[in-house]
Amino acid sequence: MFELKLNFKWANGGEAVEWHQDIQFWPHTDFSPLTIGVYLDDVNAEMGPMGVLPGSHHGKLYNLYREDGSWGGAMNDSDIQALNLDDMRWLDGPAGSVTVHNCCLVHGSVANSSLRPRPLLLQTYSRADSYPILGIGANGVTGKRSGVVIGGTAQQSVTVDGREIPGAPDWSQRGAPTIFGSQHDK
Ligand SMILES: O=C(O)CCC(=O)C(=O)O
Repeated sequence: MFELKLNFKWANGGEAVEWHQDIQFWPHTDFSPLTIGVYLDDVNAEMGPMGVLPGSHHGKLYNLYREDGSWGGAMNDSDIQALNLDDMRWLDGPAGSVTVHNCCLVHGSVANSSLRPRPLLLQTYSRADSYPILGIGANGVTGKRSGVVIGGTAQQSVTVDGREIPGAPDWSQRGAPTIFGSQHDK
């Protein structure tokens, strides 16, 4: 598991989430991360359900910086104009409905114009051998549970540029041994 968050859109104008892809926020060593959303209440079209653009996860990865170079976290207008927004699917549904989107899928949602809040619980998972790239975006701040392997143990192996690296154990909790310690301590 990588990330867990609750997106609550308040009634009467709870904010839109502008069109974006997730992978730019927390780049990984592959494109396997996907986010599972669960609506904790009934969500209809007025409540700003998630909108997804089918197939867009196979396409371009957009620059989410503003023109002035600051981080905006949203696609810019010219990129949005090039999309066919008529193809957007709005994922409304009764409480308990589940949404799943890949980290490269273009998605977002409009404001909540209804009288009821819209609670969406989001959890992100990746392959066990997909690793967040530290030093970029949210990867350093997603918390202790981030990277915990669900239902197994980490293999410490990662494939980069087509080459598999059988990595060392994770020493983040107990400190790294020296190379002499590793090689002579049997
Ligand atoms: O809350 C939503 O409607 C979309 C959430 C989302 O895309 C995100 O948090 O990355």
